[in-house]
Amino acid sequence: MTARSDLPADFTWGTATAAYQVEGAAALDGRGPSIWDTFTRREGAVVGGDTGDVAVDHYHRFGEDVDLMRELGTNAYRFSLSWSRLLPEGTGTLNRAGVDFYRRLAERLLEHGVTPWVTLYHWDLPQALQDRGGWLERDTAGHLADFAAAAHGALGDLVTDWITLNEPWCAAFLGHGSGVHAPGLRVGTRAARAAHHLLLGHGLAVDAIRAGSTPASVGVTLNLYSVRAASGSGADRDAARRVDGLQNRFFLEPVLTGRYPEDVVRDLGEQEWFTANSADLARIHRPIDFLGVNYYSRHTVAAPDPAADAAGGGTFGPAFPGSEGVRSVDTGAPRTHMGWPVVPEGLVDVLEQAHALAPALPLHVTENGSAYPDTVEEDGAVHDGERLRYLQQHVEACALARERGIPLAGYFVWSLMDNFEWAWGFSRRFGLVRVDYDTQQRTVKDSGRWLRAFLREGASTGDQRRPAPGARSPGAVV
Ligand code: IFM
Repeated sequence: MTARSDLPADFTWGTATAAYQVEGAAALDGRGPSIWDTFTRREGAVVGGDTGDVAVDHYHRFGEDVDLMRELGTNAYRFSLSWSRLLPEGTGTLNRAGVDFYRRLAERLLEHGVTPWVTLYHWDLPQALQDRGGWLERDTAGHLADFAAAAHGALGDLVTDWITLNEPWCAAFLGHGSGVHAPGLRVGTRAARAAHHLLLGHGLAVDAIRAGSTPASVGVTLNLYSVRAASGSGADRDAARRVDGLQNRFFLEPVLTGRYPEDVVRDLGEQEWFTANSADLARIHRPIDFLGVNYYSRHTVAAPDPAADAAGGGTFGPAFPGSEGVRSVDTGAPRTHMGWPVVPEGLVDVLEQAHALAPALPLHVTENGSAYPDTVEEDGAVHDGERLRYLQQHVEACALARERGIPLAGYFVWSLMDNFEWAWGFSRRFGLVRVDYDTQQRTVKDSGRWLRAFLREGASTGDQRRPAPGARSPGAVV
C-alpha cells in the first residue's frame, strides 16, 4: 500500500497529452499539415475514419483543461508542440499564432502552479518534411534541431523541462516497419535508419536547446517494455533477446552509452550502414538531465513455431524487423482494451534496466495508463474501477522502484483526458477525464477522483472504495 508521502515531497505528479491527439484546430491560424493529417485521410488507416481535425478541442478549451489539472491536484503537465503549427513548412519563420497558443497555455499552467513539460516531437512531422523524405533522410535530424532552437527561443522563458522525442521506436517501426502509423511506410529493416535519424535529431536538439539563452532541463522519452522469455529454452531466450534488443536496447544504449547493441544491428542485417554512420553516436550520446520512460506492459515471448501459430496467440511482425515470427505468449494476465497485459512489476524491470546503464541519471515515468471501454452512468459518473486499480498498482511500482534505490523523480498519467488514439481513432479511451466527443463535455472519472484524493493524502493505493464526490470544478462534472 502506497501513500503520496511514501514518495519524495518534490516528486512530479503529472498528466500527459500530445498535440495531434488533443488540440484539434487542424487548419486554423496558419497551422500546416502534418503526416497525421495525411495518414488519417488514407482509406482504412484509422478505425472509423477518425481524424484529429477537432480531437478534444484543447486548442480552444485549454483553460478549462488546466482547471481540471488543478482540480486533480497534479503539479505538472506534459504536452507536445505541433511542429507544423509553429513552422507550417517544417522550417523557416515561426508562425506567430502558434507561438501565442503555446505561450498562453504555458502561462496558464504556471499561474495555476502546474509546471509545463514540453515534448518537441510526438510523431507529427510536418508533411512538407515528409515530402522531402522524412525520417529516412538524415536532413530531418537537422531540421528537428532547428525547430528545437526556435521553440526554445520562443518558450524558454516559460518552459524549463524539455523532451526531445516521444517514443522513437513507434515513429520508426510503426511508421516505417508495419506502417500502421504515419507516414504508413513499410521499408523493412531500413526502418532502423529512421530510428537512427530520430536519435541523431535528439542529440542535435539537446545541443540546440542548451545553446539557448535560458536554462533548460533536457531529456528524451523512450517506450520500454519488460521482456520475458516464455521458458528457459535457448530458443525462447533468443526470442527475448531480439525483442528486448529492438524495443529497448536499440534506443537506451546509444542515448545512454554511445553504442548500438551489436546483436541488434546484426539481426537487422544493417551492419554496413550503421558502421558508415557510426560517427553519429557521439552526437546522439549527449549529456541529458533525465530519461523519460513510458511504460504500459510486458512482452512474454517464445521462439517462432508455425504449429503454435495455428493455435493463435499472435506473432511479432514487420514492426519488429529481425524478430518476425517470434510469438507473443498469453500468460493469463488481465488485459486492457488495447489487449495489453497488465503487469505492474514490469515497470520496475524497465526502470532497473535504464538505471543500470546510467546509475546517476534521474528517471521520470513520462507515461503510464490504460484504456478501458468506460460506461457512463445515468448520473453521468464513470466508475472506471479497472483503470483506477491499474493506476494504483503502477504507483505502487514507482514506490518499489524508489525503495530499490532508483532515482525516480516523477510520474505522468497517460492521459489527462480521452483523446485520439492514433490508428485506433476515438475507439480507445485512456483518460482520467472522460470526453463526450459530441459535446466536448469533460467529466472526471473515478480514477481521476482517486488520484485527486491520493495527491491530497486522502487515499492510498490500498483504497478500494469509490472516491467520494468532491466539489464541482469549472467545466468538470465531478
Ligand atoms: O496515446 C499513446 C501516446 O501518444 C504515446 N504512448 C502510448 C499512448 C497509448 O497508446
